[in-house]
Amino acid sequence: MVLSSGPDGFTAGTPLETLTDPDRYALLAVGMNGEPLPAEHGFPARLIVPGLYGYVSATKWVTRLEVTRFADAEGYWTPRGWSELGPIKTASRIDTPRSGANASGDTIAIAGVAWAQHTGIDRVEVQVDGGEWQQATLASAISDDTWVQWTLAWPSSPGRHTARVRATDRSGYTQTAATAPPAPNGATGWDSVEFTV
Ligand SMILES: Nc1nc2c(c(=O)[nH]1)N[C@H]1C(S)=C(S)[C@@H](COP(=O)(O)O)O[C@H]1N2
Ligand SMILES: [Mo]
Repeated sequence: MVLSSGPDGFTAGTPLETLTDPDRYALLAVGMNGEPLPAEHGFPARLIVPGLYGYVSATKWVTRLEVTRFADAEGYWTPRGWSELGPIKTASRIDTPRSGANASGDTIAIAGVAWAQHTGIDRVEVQVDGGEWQQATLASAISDDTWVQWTLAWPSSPGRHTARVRATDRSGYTQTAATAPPAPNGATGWDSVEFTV
């Protein structure tokens, strides 16, 4: 693995084969949106590895890259209760309406983002008030490594409502309803919002 270090004591252990995968485009990034990296995002250089959570890959203000082994070194979060490997889990999120919002209109756009880094999103489904799962419309994603926006035009009715979302990726995997906290290797479960029309 490669142990990358930052000046703040942060380290990340990243599999060497992931960093050298020609199809993966791991980056030592020096810019963002056509500008030098902002300081808070790692100026002058930071790692970006598609498909891996930041805690095992995205070292900012990189000062050192050491080729070693998982048996001989560990990343900052490993002895603090997080898994050694951190592949990103397929995820989706409702951004609008916000939880607790008052929405109005005959049709309400329920919308958000989903991603399955390096696999791609196949479909996103939304369920309102425990009814049928309805397929959302996907925008075109910039790549399989980026968030894809989704939206569902929902014919509204007055009252309180709950909407939830789940994504299926192109490997055929549908997000599990079982909830897990972020530690040790990424949250699971379906995002939901409650709103009033
Ligand atoms: N040097 C350094 N790099 C770091 C961290 C850190 O604490 N120090 N945190 C990591 C974690 S856990 C994440 S999620 C990303 C966040 O990157 P961002 O601030 O550009 O969103 O940085 C990663 N790189
Ligand atoms: Mo993180």
